[in-house]
Amino acid sequence: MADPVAEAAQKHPAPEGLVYTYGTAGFRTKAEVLDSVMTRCGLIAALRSRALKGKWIGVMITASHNPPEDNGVKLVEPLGNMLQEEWEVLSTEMANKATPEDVSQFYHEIAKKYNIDLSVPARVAVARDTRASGARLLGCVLDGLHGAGVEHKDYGFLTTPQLHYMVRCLNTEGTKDAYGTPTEEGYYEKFATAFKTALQGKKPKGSLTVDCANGVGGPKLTELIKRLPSKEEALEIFVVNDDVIKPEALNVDCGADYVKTNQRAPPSSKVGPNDRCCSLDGDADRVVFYFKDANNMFHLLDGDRIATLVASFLGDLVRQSGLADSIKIGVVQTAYANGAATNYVVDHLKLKVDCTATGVKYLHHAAEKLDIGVYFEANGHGTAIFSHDTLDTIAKHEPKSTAQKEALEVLRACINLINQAVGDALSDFMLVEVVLAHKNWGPQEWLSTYNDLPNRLLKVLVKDRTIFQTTDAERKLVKPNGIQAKIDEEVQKVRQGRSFARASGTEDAVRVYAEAATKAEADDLARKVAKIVE
Ligand code: 16G
Ligand code: ZN
Repeated sequence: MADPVAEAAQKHPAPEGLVYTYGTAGFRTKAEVLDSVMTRCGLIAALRSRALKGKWIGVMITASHNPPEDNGVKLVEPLGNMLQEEWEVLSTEMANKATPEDVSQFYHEIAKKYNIDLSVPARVAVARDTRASGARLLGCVLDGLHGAGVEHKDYGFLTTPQLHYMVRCLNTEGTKDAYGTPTEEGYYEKFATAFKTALQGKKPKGSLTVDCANGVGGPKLTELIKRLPSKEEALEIFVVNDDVIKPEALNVDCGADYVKTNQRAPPSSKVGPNDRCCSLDGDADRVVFYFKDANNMFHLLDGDRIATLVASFLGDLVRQSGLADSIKIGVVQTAYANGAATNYVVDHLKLKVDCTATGVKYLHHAAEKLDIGVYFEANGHGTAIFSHDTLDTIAKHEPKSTAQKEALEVLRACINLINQAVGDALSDFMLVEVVLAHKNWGPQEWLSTYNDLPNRLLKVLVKDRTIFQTTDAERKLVKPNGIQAKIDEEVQKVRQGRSFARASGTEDAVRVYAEAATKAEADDLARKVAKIVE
């Protein structure tokens, strides 16, 4: 008897001797060894959809900020969240099954274990970034989907957050939680309208130059700009590094990862002093801002800065709308957040800060527990999310003065402007521009809210990174024994010292972070901790 699942797996046999892992952001490696993984992810997406009674699941083909020869795949849950952890484990196991028969057997085992009725419809939405390997890998995903008898929508090229948006829209269409129209046009309309409304006639100072990492964000931003108010009315945007015709240029000497890691503007940058710039990464789910001052000094405004700016603005709006008693705002960070940013939120903004492990899904889960959860990683991944009750409170609130009414209007527009499914570089940069316009700030005023503590990040190559086990949101090592005590001893020797070491979730290395009152002390502390770890 024909077995369509085994047949699909047969088309794309697994290379021998390779072990795949569904990591922090899905499977990610050299594109040439991903065919079998893609087909199997198609099968897992089918099962996940059927386990949720035919809800739409997303499959995004991207390797984000990785070099052009890499690719990857991640699955999206019905409301646009990252895949549930239990299913990450199943995905890993499926990706490592050796033969088509093993694949089919495991497919049926999962169905049995989770009481999945294989005759109910399954629905999957697929999209990809602009990598050259994307078309071939899409074919492999589609083979998996056909093998599992899935109804699918292929959105072609999208940014990662656009696919998350589509999935959320598809699953909420026609309900009271309807998120929007599940088309590209629907996405642009929703966010462009919210941008215009949130600005409330205010005009951002100067212009914004957006570096698109030569990725999918470039053409999508160009589409978005067509729907934004004109530059005379609102913001002048210059789109740079938007060449997707040359896939080998992706993320090369540009993009958010380049800027954050090298602490400098892309070499091609031609902007003048105090001109605002921001850089997206290859799939546009991450953004950092920066500028050069009058002395040509580079200043980075990273995810910590976006979080503090947004939290302070939303806090003001909630207060000015007369809702301070019923809505509490919190900020979620990781251990990489600069200590000065954390202090600013606690001491100056008087807001609660939670710290979680690295990776968007951990921050998102922590933020879901708050009325308004503003979460950002220092590297620029993040968004702000509003709980169900909070949305309800804001929708029903009756303003008692003109000032309350105006603040409430902006708050409501911000809810529409902030992508609730996942961190979205396009939505995030528009939000930053709205805040700066309302505060009448340029980048210098934004920068002057607090001074970053000098810090240093080092990558340490070790024999086996899996022996490094952490607790307390990765801020303390529990294994190998005795190492943490040695780190603590070094930290105590420097002023305002803080340091931690953790195994990377994306590279075969241990990362060491250190900060201190001076650059020399931070560098020295990082080197000493790296020596302890080696
Ligand atoms: C992934 C994560 C990112 C995290 C990074 C840490 C997502 C979508 N991406 O890129 O949030 O900051 O990994 O990398 O969750 P590391 O474990 O190598 O330090
Ligand atoms: Zn990304």
